[in-house]
Amino acid sequence: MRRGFLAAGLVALLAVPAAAAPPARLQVVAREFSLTLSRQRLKAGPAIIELVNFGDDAHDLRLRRVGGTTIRAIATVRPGGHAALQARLLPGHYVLWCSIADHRARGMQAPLVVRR
Ligand SMILES: [Cu+2]
Repeated sequence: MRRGFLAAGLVALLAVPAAAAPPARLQVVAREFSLTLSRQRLKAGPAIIELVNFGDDAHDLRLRRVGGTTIRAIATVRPGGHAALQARLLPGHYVLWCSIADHRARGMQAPLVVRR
C-alpha cells in the first residue's frame, strides 16, 4: 500500500516540469524619453511583458516583429503604474516603442531579439 502511494507521488512529481514550462519574462521601464529592457534577448514561446512607468508622463507600449504585421499593445500606463501583456512570441527581431505623441522619435524605442 505505502509503496504504491509513493510511486504515484513520484510519477506526479516527475510529470510537472514537462507540463508547465514557465513563460519568459521581460520588464520594460519607461521614462522621458527612454525604454529600458531588463534583457535584450528572450526565448521564443509564451512570454509575459511588463511595462513599468517610472516617468512623469503617461506612456504605453507597442511590440512588433520586424517583417510582421501584428502589433501587440499595452494601453496607457499612468506615472508610477504598471501593466503587463501575455503573448506567444516567434523567433525574430522585434521593436518596442511608446506610441504616445512624439515619444518614439524622442527615444522611446528599443530592439529585442527572440531566439529559439
Ligand atoms: Cu511615452
